[in-house]
Amino acid sequence: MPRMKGAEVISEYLIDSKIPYVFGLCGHGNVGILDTLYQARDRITLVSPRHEQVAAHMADAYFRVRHEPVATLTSCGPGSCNIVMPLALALSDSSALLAITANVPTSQFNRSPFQEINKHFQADFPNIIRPVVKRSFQPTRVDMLPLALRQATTTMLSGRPGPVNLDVPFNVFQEEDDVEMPRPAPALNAQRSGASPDEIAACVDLILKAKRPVIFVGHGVTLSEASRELTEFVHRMQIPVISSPNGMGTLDMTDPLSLGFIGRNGAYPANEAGRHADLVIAIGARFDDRSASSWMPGYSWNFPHTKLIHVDVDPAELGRNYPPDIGILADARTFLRQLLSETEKRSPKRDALKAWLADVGAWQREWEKFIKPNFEIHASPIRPERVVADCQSVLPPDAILCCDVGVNHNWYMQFWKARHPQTMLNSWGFSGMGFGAAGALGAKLAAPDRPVVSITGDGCFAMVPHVLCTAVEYNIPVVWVVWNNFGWVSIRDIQLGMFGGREHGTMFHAGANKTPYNPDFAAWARGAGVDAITVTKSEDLKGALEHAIKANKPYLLDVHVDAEVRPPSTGAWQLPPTPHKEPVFGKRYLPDIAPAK
Ligand SMILES: Cc1ncc(C[n+]2csc(CCOP(=O)(O)OP(=O)(O)O)c2C)c(N)n1
Ligand SMILES: [Mg+2]
Repeated sequence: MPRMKGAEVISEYLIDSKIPYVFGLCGHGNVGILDTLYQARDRITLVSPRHEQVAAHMADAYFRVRHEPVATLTSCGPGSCNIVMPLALALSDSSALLAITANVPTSQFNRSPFQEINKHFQADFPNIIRPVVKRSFQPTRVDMLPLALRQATTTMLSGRPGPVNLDVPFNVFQEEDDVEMPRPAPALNAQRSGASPDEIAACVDLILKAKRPVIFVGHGVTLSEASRELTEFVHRMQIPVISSPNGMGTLDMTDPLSLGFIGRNGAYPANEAGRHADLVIAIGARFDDRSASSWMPGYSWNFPHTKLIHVDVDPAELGRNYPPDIGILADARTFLRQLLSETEKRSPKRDALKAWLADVGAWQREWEKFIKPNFEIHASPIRPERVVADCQSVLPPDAILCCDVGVNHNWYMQFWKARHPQTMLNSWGFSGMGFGAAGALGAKLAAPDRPVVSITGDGCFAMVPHVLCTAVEYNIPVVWVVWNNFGWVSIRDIQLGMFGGREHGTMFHAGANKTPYNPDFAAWARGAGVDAITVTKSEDLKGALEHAIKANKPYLLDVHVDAEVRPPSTGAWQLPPTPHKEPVFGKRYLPDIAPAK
């Protein structure tokens, strides 16, 4: 057994586990392991952004692109407190990262040394972080590290992936012991669960009986890398597919059977299909409020009138919002493979769905006719649809979009057509601002040969503008498209819609007469050493984006977008007790008969 410092045990374990990066920020608490990472710098790379939030968003996005985790490193106290929000984001979007946090020396526990949190318990950072990680481990001796490391990484990657915390007191980095290095954790998807033969037979019975089936795919399909199986099943069975944001691209969204996202900011054909379906097969999707029109019947779904097959690796998701007719605890790819072999045996005739597919086709054409003209309008400031359309026409199918939060994201959810899985990264469940601008750096490190474009609002970008410095320091050529509408417009729109049109604290103004204000984002970027262009006319956007991507260096486009054009709602969203609005396009449908037998 070699004698090693605790910090060496950790860094050697990361290297053995093929973790190529630590995204970390220094503090007195973690200098011990920084020194070890210096010794190992040929085998593991430290990237040090200017804010811990950025480090964790980068790790989250890195995982989403490659399905391989990296680690973050933060110091004790405030530095580690800065990763709470991005960890919550990663947890709610099922993204794995190993968050190594430092703590005070064990010999000083409970004496209130510099940066200890100890009001209720010694070195109590695990209690701060507890709700936002799958588990927190706090090894207090070097000989506890091997087990903690193996358990932490296994927990992070098994079942539904998510962030895990390893909280390490200062002395544990420094002290030595004789240790046996633990075995690296199994990779994501090394273990897969499946349905029982009876469950599969029951599912296929329901599927073959259905006259109006739809599949609803979520992040679980992306995470289990089931795109090929999904596509084969969908083509064989001719069942249309609705996607949650993080499931997008598991079926090429230019496929005629792809209906897009559902809910208020979804596409009309998806909501029409969802509310008229007689069977929904939900795979790795969780019916959150935004993809279920806040669970109000008739806008997106009509359970229990509609039958539900719900498949997930996480038992907490099965039946959380809608009790399934068949609930299956299984990995998405395994389940789809099982469906493929069962349907192959039964050789179904698919003209049974002719009438349903004709309805779906009619909804798609209606929607297309409604939206198309706006995609072609040239204007200044630029119409939102135009920004989406120009990105779509400039970017190659394997380009990666790292999206931030806000009305800009609503437009992308409604209209972006992801061609491949893991190409549209969304800050979805927790919707923390800054993920798009910061995550893009991690996404680019994960896919250095593909264009990575951050779609970020002016509000989001201004939360993490120091990403510019990191891109320059490490030469990470991402392109930021700053969707500049001079305000926190998604929230402004709630005020306009629900609070008598009174804007307060949601637009960016300067001075007594409220002149619209924002920094000159392009100048800001140039000040940091990043090339930049301000785009105010739609005619200039395509060329600017092409140029930025070709430049193959960090680039920022400050794109002035019309704040007064709103995405057309096709479902609903409710914040009780305020009343919701009816869809702008399409309408609620409530079947007037008893639940289907
Ligand atoms: C960290 C964080 N703070 C606040 C919010 C609430 N919030 C959601 S969207 C939004 C405004 C986003 O503004 P911007 O980036 O300019 O996007 P826009 O809606 O204008 O397109 C805010 C404040 C949040 N989701 N995350
Ligand atoms: Mg804005």
